[in-house]
Amino acid sequence: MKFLLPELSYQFDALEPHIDAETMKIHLTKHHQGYTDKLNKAIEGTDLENSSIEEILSKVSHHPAAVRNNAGGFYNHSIFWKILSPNGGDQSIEGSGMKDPIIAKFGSLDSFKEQFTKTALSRFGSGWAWLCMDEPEGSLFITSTPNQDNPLMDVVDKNGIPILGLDVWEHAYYLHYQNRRADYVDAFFKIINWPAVNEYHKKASENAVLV
Ligand code: MN3
Repeated sequence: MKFLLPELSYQFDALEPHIDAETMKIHLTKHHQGYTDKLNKAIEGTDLENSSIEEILSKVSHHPAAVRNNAGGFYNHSIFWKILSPNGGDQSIEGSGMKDPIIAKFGSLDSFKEQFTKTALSRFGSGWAWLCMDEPEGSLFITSTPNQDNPLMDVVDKNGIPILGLDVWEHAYYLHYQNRRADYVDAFFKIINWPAVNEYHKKASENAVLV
């Protein structure tokens, strides 16, 4: 198996009450595992077996839909787990290295949250909201993608390197929040692991691979 399901650095119940243990367990062991297995199956015996996930994503328009959907699903969730932490939230941005870039771009953390929320809530159906680094300018921007697409793919309007992502598929929140996506987005801000976002920001600046 080329691509492996990552291990969480916290327990399934660690993010409660913001994300419940049952949702975390199903999300990782069923959904993310499913994308990972189907990605491995889709590339089996093809040239893509020798490609990095970034290479696959950057030329995804040339590949079958099964590669696009499952490479995206594999990558997006790998980022998502990393930028969550029971010790996250507003206080974790202090000293993380992300406070200055956020304020420089959005004016304040609250203003970032407002814009990110608007993007997450206006994504119709299933998809993701992202904070990305523009290349080569290095500035930050917020965007959204449908399904399991992401900003590294050659099929999106605006490319960028994702440094923070929020899964807004119903499977990410429906057990606990039902149709209340806005409450889920609010809760997400309380568990953002800003030092981990900063690590991705640094890697993006150095053109290093994220996952
Ligand atoms: Mn998901």
